[in-house]
Amino acid sequence: MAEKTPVTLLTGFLGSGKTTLLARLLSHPQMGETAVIVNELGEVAIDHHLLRRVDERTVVLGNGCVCCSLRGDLADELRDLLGRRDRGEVPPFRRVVVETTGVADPAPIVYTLLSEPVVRHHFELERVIATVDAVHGLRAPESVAQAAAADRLVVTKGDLASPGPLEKRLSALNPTARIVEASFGELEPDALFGGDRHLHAVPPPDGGHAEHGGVQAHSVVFEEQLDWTAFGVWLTMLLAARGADVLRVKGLLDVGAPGPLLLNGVQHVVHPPIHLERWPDSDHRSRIVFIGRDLDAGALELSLAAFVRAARS
Ligand SMILES: Nc1nc2c(ncn2[C@@H]2O[C@H](COP(=O)(O)OP(=O)(O)O)[C@@H](O)[C@H]2O)c(=O)[nH]1
Ligand SMILES: [Mg+2]
Ligand SMILES: [Zn+2]
Repeated sequence: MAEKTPVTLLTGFLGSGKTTLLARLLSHPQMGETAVIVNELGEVAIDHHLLRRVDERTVVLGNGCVCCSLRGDLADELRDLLGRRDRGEVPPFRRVVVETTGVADPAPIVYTLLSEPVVRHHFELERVIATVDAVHGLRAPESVAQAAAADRLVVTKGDLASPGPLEKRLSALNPTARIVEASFGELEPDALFGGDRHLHAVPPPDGGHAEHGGVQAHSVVFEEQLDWTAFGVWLTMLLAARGADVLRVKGLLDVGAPGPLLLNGVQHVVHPPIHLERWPDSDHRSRIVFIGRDLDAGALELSLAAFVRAARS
């Protein structure tokens, strides 16, 4: 039988730096032959555009979460990638990395990989990597579950907060995982993929959970150009009022430049927006994804639309 293809799960709480790390990793020559499956909660997917490598080996699993509603879809995608590789329809790959949603519990995903017969026959679980950011740490219960299931822990955003106290907590929580630090994903792939394989025993899922404590994603798409200043004021107001419930904001904004402005907010922290040189595809409309608890999508949309209109007049 042909060798099994290793699968690595990349997990970590909303905004902790999974996509940033993955994009950097993929830029290393030794990581070239990697297929990627990106899972996002929202129906509008953004992350895969940021990997700066759009080819047939990059698969988006949108509008749901692989740890609960999309577990079967993950198995389907893996089987499909395999078939397409055999038929020469995708560039060769020697590893698959799955970026989970920020609220995913890795245990049921690992269980799927180990229990689905076709998947188990062709793939093997290589690693569970969890990113934890030094600013928010293990505050969310989801990030505790993720860190506890990981073989490698990547402490991100050490440039913003001291990673020391967090690393202490991490090694108490998960003494066998290797802890590495990375700012903006700056890391040698060997730090994550080299060395012994160590995997935690994973209990079977307890029937699954359809929702993650009411965490949902809402996408807003705008036809008209946005004024960044007005948008910034609106977002500041929203986060001031609802900061604790808005876990994550990300978007590609049409502000009239040749490329979009990439917006990234993690709870009350809005990272400085980045101008992308060009749009990732032919859709040049602004799209913003809000991930949070008990958010009223309609009200969000109306309030933003009203604000943008007022700013224009
Ligand atoms: N200051 C700082 N920001 C980071 C670091 N890593 C990621 N970020 C930023 O955090 C935000 C969320 O990162 P992202 O990779 O999209 O997180 P994900 O939701 O886990 O995929 C983005 O604005 C990143 O630029 C880091 O090490 N330092
Ligand atoms: Mg991401
Ligand atoms: Zn889930």
